[in-house]
Amino acid sequence: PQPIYLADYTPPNWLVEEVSLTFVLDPRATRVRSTIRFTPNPATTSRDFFLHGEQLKLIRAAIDGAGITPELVDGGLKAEVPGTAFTWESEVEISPQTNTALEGLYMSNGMYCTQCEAEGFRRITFYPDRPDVMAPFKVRIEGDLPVLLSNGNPTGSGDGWAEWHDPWPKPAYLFALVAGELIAREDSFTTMSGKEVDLKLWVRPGDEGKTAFGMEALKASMKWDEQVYGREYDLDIFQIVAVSDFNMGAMENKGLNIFNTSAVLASSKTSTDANFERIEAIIAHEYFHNWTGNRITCRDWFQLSLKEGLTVFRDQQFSGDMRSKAVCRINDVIALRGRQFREDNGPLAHQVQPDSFVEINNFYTATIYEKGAELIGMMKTLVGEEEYYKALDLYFTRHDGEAATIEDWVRVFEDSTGRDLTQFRRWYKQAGTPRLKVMEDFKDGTYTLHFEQETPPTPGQDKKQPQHIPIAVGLIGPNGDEVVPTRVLEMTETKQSFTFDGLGAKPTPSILRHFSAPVIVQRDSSPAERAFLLAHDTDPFNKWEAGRTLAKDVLIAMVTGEDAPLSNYLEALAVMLRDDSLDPAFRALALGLPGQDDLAQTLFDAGVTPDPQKIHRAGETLKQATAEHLHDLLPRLSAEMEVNAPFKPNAEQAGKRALGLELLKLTNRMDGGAAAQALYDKADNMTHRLGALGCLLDVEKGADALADFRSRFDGDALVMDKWFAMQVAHAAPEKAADVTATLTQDPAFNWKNPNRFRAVFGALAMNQAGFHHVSGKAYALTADWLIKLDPVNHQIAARMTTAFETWRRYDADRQDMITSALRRILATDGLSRDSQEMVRRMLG
Ligand code: HT7
Ligand code: ZN
Repeated sequence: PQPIYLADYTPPNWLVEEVSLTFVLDPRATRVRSTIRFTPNPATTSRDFFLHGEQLKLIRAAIDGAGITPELVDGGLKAEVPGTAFTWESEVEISPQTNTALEGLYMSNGMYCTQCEAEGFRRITFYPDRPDVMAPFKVRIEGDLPVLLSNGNPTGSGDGWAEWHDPWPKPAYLFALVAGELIAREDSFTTMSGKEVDLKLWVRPGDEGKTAFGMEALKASMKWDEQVYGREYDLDIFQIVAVSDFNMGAMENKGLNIFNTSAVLASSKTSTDANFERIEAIIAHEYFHNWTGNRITCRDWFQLSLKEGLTVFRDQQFSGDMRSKAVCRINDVIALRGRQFREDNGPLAHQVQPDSFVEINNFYTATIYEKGAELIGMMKTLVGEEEYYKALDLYFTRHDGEAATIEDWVRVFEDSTGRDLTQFRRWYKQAGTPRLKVMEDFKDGTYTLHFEQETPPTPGQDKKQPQHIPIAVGLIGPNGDEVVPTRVLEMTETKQSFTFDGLGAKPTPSILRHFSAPVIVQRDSSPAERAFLLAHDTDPFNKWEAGRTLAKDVLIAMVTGEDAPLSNYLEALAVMLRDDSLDPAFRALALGLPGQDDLAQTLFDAGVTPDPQKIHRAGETLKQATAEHLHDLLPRLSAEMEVNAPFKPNAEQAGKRALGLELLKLTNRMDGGAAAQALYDKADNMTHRLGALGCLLDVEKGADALADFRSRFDGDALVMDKWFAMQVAHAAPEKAADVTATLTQDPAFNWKNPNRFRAVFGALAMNQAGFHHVSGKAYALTADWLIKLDPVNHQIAARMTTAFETWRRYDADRQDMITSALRRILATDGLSRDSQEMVRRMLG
């Protein structure tokens, strides 16, 4: 497969003035008739005419009413067209029933639905399927189904038909159609200018009881976007549809968002607090796309982070406002380090704005999304709160209705604030996570911080230039008082020093507060200093970071056989846990240990080949030591975390449940599962039920609870996903592959469903010690199943090959086993372009 290059971008020869589509629905032979008014693009001189189209049976085509026979070519068709505006008509036949790839028009659970981003519309009809071609759409749907939906406002309906009109010009990737037997939760929202918007959340009959939370989250998002960004909704109706077979979380189609059931359906009995939080964030994310993605879209897919980075940043701001800012930020950084740093440190590292790709579906990555969001956050830090919102106002007025670029975005900031962001642009073009070395000295009341930055080579980019890094720093005096409040230092050179005068004594620095840049800080500091910061830092992120770094030091020392600062860690932890001025959610996070993947990367960076088994054992040893050290504290603290009120999925209750469950994990090591069994038996919500089940599985006493869980939730696919995932996640390293293999034989292992496949194989990849067990069984099993999945759903298969992306860190035996698994995948006949690209990039 040939790569596509950003440098080759040319504007479209033809623009679309208006599109009319008629769908006559049939599971295996849906007819799609299109009437498209094309006008020549004054920005180009060529009038060559090409329409994308894949897996379409062309029935007829006409130009200005006269039938033609276009030339069918790879990926679409070509035709002779007039030199001036003309009307294109076509009729094609497609088969939604046999569309297992879940892109284009497909069927899920008896309903028709679509997924057009990035390039799915070309599987629906012939069209210029590129985001810089924007047009208003009229849609007529004919089908013997009670609910027939498309984008925009309804303009008419009758028995077996419905018509929709979306007046806002949009690219084809935002098109949506849904048809089926569905029930709506209805509500309304009055916008800031007094316009009444109908809200409908459509689900399959039986799921109505899981829609209240999603609807509230939607209304909160609409309000927030008005209050914070001044953005008002722009149609008469906003609809969400829940679909059980969906490749990603959700999709922001104009006025008709389509959601994976896992990203919208929620109830206390079936959803954990983490599920509620994720749902709230995804609903906000998709809604926010209405402005950052839909009204202003991307010129081409190289600009993907323009909409995704900004929209993730906006949803993170929203979650911070709805819940605890500090806890949300810590969770965002945990996710960034777990997914994006991992990507950036391996063979799949790429720029936030790539120069080339083979398959765009492979670029919906943590780098485009989460690192993209960090870049927005850094820009906000650099220009300040007020200037940020001024720049955003300019962005919305200047580019509304356009297909814009990342360059447009940066220029808006320059024009609005007067700052020169030339060097900052490097963040978009240079892959890899910068390492920031920190040294210090103190003399005559002057404290100096010396920084050195270096970004390691990444595929195709050997030499890196210095980045413009905002480093938020505060200084703490020896008595624990903050002597210099947060100041943002702007580092632009490879080496740079910053001084602080007039200090009475050497302070302790709190560096990279709020995680002000996506970098890895490297600083030798004593366990005592880390414990001091854990106790005194006023920046909640760095307070947590101090504890996390201390835990990491202990674990690394345990793995490498050095002296571990165990008592510093345990004492600091106990003080922090007893501090009831601290949010329980924060304390729960402080109790969590760094991920095994993070430790493996840290060891690798330090020149040590990581042994996943040793890392796992170190974690177990530390957890056991923690349980023993905190033994006396556990009963009282656990009792304080009981929630004596009806379940609410809010931050306050969720925080208590989170800390309660962290404490239960420790108690579990001492009582052999007794408290966990008691909690399982009385659980009235999924957070407790699942937390207790996890503990029981950890001590191998989960059989009864697993059977009970299954009998309670057998008919609920989303909960059964948890049943599958838990068994793999909690399997001992030597058993993980066998447990997974057994589960794949379960009649409920509906592997063509992305949620179910991910539940099992995603959990296996995350069970680091199990996945990397020396037997190599997990590698082979994963490869077998990816080979089986690829012809059915290439997007999911390709995405899940990332389980192997860290292979270069490991010893020769593991490297051999992983690379032979990858080569076996690559040698598969008919392997998709998506998987080919991923495996080739991984093998290098
Ligand atoms: N913009 C949406 C991306 C998406 C997607 C991409 C490829 C294949 C399937 C997909 N489903 C949704 C999701 C979002 O970022 O909001
Ligand atoms: Zn998005």
